[in-house]
Amino acid sequence: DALIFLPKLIFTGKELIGENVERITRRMGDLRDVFEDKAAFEVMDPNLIAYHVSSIFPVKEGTPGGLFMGITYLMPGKVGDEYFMTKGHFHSNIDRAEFYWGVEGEGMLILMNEARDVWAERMYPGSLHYIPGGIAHRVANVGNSILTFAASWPSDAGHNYGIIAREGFARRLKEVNGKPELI
Ligand code: S6P
Ligand code: ZN
Repeated sequence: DALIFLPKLIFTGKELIGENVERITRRMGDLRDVFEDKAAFEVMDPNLIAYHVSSIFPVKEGTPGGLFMGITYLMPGKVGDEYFMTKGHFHSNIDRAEFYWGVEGEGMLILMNEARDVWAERMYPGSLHYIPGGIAHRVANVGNSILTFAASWPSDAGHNYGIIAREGFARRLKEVNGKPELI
């Protein structure tokens, strides 16, 4: 827990905490739809923490023109031959873009357009990723240590988890001979 930094928001000169800053935790039990190997999933502790997200909301969700920022801490691990990863989503306002940037650890940013073409970008400390509108995004931790990355997205983007929960990504990132490969 000491590793998890909860940012403070400096908002036009005032420091705001509380309702403007939120930390959510996703446990294995919340990621039932994510992994392919159901047998490997069932023997895992549903309370095991997969990731935390500390987010900052300077304006109300849905406000046009504002920005949000969040830091994700994704634990290392695998379910079968798939790495621990985030749920992944399109934005509800599907044309809204987002920046991701790598802070510590090694990851892969997995991207999919509406035609279901899938590709991936390597994340590492200092890597910067522009995710255009219309692109679903999910991150896998492919290293042996915590993967920390930051994100900034428009305050009227919203999150659509439903499509990915139902249909997944068209390709899966698996460990093959010790290396990540999209299959
Ligand atoms: C929000 C942004 C990130 C994710 C976070 C967890 O637009 O993309 O802050 O929320 O990385 O991923 P997910 O898919 O579970 O929300
Ligand atoms: Zn997003």
